[in-house]
Amino acid sequence: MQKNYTKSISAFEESQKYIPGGVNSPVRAFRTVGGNPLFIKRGKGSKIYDIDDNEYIDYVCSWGPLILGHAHPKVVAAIQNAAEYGTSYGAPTELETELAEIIVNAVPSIDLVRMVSSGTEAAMSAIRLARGYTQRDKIIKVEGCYHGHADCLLVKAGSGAATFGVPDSAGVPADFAQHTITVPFNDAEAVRIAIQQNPEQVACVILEPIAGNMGVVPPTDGYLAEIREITAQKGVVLIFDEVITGFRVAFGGAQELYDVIPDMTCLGKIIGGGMPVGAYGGKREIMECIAPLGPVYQAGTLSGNPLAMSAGIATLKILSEPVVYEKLENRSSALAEGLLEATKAAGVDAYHTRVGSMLSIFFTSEQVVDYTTAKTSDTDRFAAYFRGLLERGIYIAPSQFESGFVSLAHSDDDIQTTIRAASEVLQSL
Ligand code: KE4
Repeated sequence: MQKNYTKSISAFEESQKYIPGGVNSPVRAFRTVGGNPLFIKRGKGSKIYDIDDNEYIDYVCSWGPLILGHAHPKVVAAIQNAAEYGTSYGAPTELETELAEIIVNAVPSIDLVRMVSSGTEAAMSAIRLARGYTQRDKIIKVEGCYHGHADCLLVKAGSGAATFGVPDSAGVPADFAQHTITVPFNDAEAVRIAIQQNPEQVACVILEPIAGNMGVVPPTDGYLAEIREITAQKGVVLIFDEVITGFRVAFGGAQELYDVIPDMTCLGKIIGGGMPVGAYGGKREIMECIAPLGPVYQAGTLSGNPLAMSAGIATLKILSEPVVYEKLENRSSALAEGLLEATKAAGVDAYHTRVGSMLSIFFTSEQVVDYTTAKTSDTDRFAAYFRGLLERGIYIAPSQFESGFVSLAHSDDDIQTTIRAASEVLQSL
């Protein structure tokens, strides 16, 4: 059973000579699950292959972008074709208009959309725009939601729930954090109180409508609608960070699924088809405040570059075909049901969550509704579960507080193989 990881081990030693921690994003270092990160050689469909030629069924899917699976022929061809004309011009192309039109027609809150190169840029820019539009400084974020690494977002709750934040990372000055108020997920009253305690000072509320960065935590009934009502009453811009959920849980994202329309939306991941893309969009009167139309500045050398646009267009065209989300739903519910049965049969305390093709298992007997309850999960048990699955050729996110993703490339056979492997591992825990 023991897999050979020789080449990944030496590759990790080599990469650490030149790259901090040997990785270009911290979660890839396997710190919370132990063991040596796998160095990947290639991916195809639902599978990835490491440099020791081990094969895995992949449920990370590059943290969400690869809803079609790895190296989809139409996406690869789109990138190759675009590259033959050139990789970037720093000038407008019709490809940007084509992707923007698809997004505007798909996402209910978006009248105008600006392309950037990451989800971080999308969230950072949307917040600056909300501040410029409202001429207010404070922002409200949800504990456990992640919107990239802009300074004002690396903040945790201060002493009192509705008081100002304190930095959640070195290098973030205290006075950058003081304008950020943190509230618990699934608690609309906390948002109401925070706004009341800071009258006419809150520019925006930003949240993931379905949390994906504390593990998957769905919104409780009425939560999103209540936040929509509270923010509308007080002239506070409501920003849905749909970097994960956009085009994932429905073609129009979580705002279509729950029929709650924010003022602005952040997108990323899927709209780039695996290439670096982020985007932010929203109501015309807000978006018209961004340069060059208005006083709020934002820019980017590679924003809307033709390769990323081509990959995104190819991806969204396939997602716009009929029964795509029905297929994703069927595969994902089969997996979720199998995993639920497996934890029950193994007598393992677990709380299962899923919305569409994003899902999680928390090793806790509690109901997970926010970050506090998510953190009751036994992360040592999760690490053992992760390693047991890896040994059996199943690659899930190397952290309890991430989402698993099913793609259109995951076959029924992949799902059954995964359930069998999970059953074995859970029995051994
Ligand atoms: P990027 O800057 O990583 O493209 O996007 C930031 C971001 C914004 N909003 C949401 C809801 C996100 O989930 C993310 C990034 N997600 C993480 C993991 N869930 C990316 C993985 C990583 O950091 O390496």
